[in-house]
Amino acid sequence: MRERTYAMLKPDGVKMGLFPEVVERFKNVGLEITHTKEMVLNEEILKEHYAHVADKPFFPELEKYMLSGPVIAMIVEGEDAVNRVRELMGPTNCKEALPGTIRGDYGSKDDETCRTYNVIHGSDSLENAEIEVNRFFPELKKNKTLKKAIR
Ligand code: IDP
Ligand code: MG
Repeated sequence: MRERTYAMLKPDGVKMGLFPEVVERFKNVGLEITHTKEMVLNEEILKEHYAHVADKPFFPELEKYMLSGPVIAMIVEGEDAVNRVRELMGPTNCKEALPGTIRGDYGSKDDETCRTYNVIHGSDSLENAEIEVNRFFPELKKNKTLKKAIR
């Protein structure tokens, strides 16, 4: 099924200049990045986006990491996009991520930080993809409403 998902190059990935590499990897498996923007997150959007881990002991470290520089937000479209992006990323812990995956190739291999500094985010389900696209690209939703109103 053709889907759209949300992906985000995290601050370490942006600093490493990985955006062109990610675009290439997505393109190679038939995925298209339809929207992209660089943005600086704040605590409010982070608490929402990472609500499922907000009560974990590592959350302050995650917050510090995600606020350490700009991220690049992306909407990615294509066949089976949600799973395909997750496959290209590899698992959360970069030490468990195989070479050839983005996290395996570029994420931290340090015992202390390999679970946090993992370069890239991708939505984990179609339902969350829609929520995250709307969270990080709210302007698109407004445009849709506006277009309808004009018509
Ligand atoms: P995911 O990004 O692979 O979907 P989630 O479980 O949704 O993983 O966790 C969100 C983010 O929180 C991870 O990408 C990672 O940056 C951070 N994180 C997850 N688990 C840990 C942990 O055990 N220690 C430190 N940071 C973690
Ligand atoms: Mg997740």
